[in-house]
Amino acid sequence: MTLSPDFPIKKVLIANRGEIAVRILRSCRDLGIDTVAVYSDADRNALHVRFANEAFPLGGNTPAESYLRGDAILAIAKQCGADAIHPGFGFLSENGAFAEAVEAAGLRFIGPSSHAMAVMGDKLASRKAMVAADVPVVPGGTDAVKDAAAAAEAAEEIGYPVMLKASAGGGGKGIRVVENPEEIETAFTTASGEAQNAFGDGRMYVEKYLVEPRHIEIQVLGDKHGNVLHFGERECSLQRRHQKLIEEAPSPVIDEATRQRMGSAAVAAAKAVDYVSAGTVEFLWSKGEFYFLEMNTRIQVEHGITEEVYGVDLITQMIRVAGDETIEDCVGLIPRGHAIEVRLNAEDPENNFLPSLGTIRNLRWPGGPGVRIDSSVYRGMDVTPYYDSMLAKLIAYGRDREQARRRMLRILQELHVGGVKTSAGVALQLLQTKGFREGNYDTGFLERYMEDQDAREVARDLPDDLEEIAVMVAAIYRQRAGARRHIKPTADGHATNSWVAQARREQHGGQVR
Ligand code: MV4
Repeated sequence: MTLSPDFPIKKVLIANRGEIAVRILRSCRDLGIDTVAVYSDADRNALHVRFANEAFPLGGNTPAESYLRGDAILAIAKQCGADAIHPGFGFLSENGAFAEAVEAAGLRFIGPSSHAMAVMGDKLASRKAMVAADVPVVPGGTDAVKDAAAAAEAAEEIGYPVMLKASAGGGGKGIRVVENPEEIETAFTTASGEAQNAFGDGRMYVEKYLVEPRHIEIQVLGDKHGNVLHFGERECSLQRRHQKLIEEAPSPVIDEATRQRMGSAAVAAAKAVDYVSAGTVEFLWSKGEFYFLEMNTRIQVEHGITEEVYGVDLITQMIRVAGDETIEDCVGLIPRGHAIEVRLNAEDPENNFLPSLGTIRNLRWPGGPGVRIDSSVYRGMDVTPYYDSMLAKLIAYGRDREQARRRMLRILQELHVGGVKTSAGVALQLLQTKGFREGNYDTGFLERYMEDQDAREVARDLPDDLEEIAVMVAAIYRQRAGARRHIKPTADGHATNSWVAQARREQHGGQVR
């Protein structure tokens, strides 16, 4: 892929950090485009700073003090003569006001229009647009319910269980499952209040709750000439508390006919908002039917598995589209093989997946056939609390799903990260479960698996006398009731995540027996 000499974008400022900033840098470098990095104090030695042609400090550490400062970022872009800004994902990537300010300043925003962001960021507006475009939506309303009584009326019409959702929500925020009429009033009042506090918009709507659906998304790409293409699906059901851990392309349950139907629906969804650039249309899939859930108006973390299967560079396509080129060279790409992604997070699975902070003391990356590592970590790097916990994306590509799975097992066994705990162990276990091996899992699979693990661990430690068993049951009950306590090391320094030992400690005054 080479750009014509008169391509209008010669220098890109990357308004992001971590692995996505390095990912964008790499495509720019391959295109011969100069790069500008911006960085917080904590990121002053970061890889994206080292790789960029130019780098400018934003000061501060938290996102609000650094990567969310649109004015400062735009001022740097103008000062260094950047022609365009790529926002990556998160931070300012779905901030319509920032996109408009970039364009008003005479630069190009490498992403969709603020109109597309606005419609798709409002779940009720997006549902209305989808109904108008004949895109199947989850059964339910397209208007806000004004109070609990209206919510109850809507729920009666739809049929329980229902899901209450905040129109300004997304990604798991502002949603409530309601099983029966007795619960709806309290659920509405609390959920609407939370939405008002979190988003400044308490509008709620009601839809049918699909029990343990699969979460399947379609990658789309549009250009400024009205062309929109799709690049198949990604299966994203393996999530914990709405945090994806393992994704794969294609989905093990989608046949070619369904792929084309979902792809056409995703293209129609994108065309309904004149979508330009890369985006993702999320669906819920249940019993062979699919329903529009929401559209993400940005490049996503998991875009790499689509790149591996379709042989496309989506970041390059975003840049070409921002430079007014068409996407005709992507027409007719045939997917081949299978790709699996594991998000390597600095979290402690034995401590409720809480962030694991520290310095990366040792690092051994896997390699060999079918291995792609998208990361920005390096030996000596400090893992700080300021940003999300993702260290890397491990991607395995294979001729078929089983080869991709086995390669991911090899990747996880070759990998070594010293200094912080990671999610690698849980992923390694999950990939070897019967459910995963058979492609038979849904959005509840990972949480059920983790609960089984906890229960199995408790069972392993269970004592034999009844009085102690009563204590253990009480501990499990408290844990299930959400009082998941931080595990503190005992006086002898022995930290354990066993609820049995924790309960014993409480029973015997702090000393493990
Ligand atoms: C749903 C649903 C089932 N039925 N809506 C989760 C976050 C946001 N993307 C919307 N989500 C869901 N909406 C209806 N009508 C299931 C999900 C869902 C999910 C829900 C709970 C726990 C994990 C989940 C993972 C993906 C999707």
